[in-house]
Amino acid sequence: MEALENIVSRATADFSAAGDPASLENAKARYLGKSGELSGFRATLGSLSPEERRVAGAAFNAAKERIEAALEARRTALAGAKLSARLSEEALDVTLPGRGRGRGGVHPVLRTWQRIEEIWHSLGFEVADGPEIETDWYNFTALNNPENHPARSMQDTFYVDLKDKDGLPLVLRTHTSPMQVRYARMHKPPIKAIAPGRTYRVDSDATHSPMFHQVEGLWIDENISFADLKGVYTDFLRRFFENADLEVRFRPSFFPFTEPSAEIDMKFKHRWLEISGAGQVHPAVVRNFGLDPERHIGFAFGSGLERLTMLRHGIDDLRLFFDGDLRFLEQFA
Ligand code: 2NM
Repeated sequence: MEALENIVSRATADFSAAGDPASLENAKARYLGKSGELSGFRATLGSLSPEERRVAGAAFNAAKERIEAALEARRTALAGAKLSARLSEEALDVTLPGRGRGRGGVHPVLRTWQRIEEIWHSLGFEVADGPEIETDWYNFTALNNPENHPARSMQDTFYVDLKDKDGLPLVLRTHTSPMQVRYARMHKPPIKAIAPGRTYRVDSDATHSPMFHQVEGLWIDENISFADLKGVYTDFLRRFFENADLEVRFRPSFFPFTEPSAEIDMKFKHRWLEISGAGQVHPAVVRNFGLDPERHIGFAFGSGLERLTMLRHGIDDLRLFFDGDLRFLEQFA
């Protein structure tokens, strides 16, 4: 019995010392296995008298049960330790805020585009939209650009490798004015329309991009004057810049498609800044609209959307609009 007691206490100690399931199962084999210590003890029972064997057999069963209980307890303890190790290793804080999805936003130049459409719409102007690839006639000739005007040169204009019905190469429109010509030829006066959109010129530096946006407006009626143009344009600028006291002035200038022509300046931090161009549509252009310049008078204006956006937000480098850097763009989302 002394020997059995010894086996039980060594088995219990070995099981406790086993740090993982594999060493525990090895220890089990040493005590409960076919050639383990308990089997060795049982082999000695055969040489005992029946009475002695009954007593020793009962002691053997009790010892075996204690060893099995110790084994089971250790198995449970190891499994529990493994589970808690995994739980703390894979711990998840379900109270953290979710990562969410990037929501995207409207580009600042397109926000300007939308605001401009809203303001002019409220002043009774329709929005006209048309092709970015134009014929020579709509982009230049109809707008009174002389045949040899430098704007028509390859240095200033992107030409497309396709020809129109006059055999002239198509161009990427250099302004949105051709859309005004299309609109005026399709509608009867009174006409009030703006044409916002992409335009293209061979030019690229800190203040010029080969693709940029313009908005031009056209107002044709029988009895309107420069005062009407000044009124609506001043109203537009004051609303766009959210400054009811914004000072605006018109300064004489030249464009081939208007006569007289003016630059429009606004007061910004005590200085006059050029913001748009405008004028009375040239009689030759009014004729190209299909109208009689003796009867119909037209006023037109134009401005760059990038420039309007830069002034509104105090942005100092045009290239920021085209880099696609979210650190810049997200400020306007
Ligand atoms: C400007 C400045 C002055 C303009 C002229 C026309 C049209 F088609 F009626 F002749 N559309 N836009 C115009 C006039 C544009 O942009 C600086």
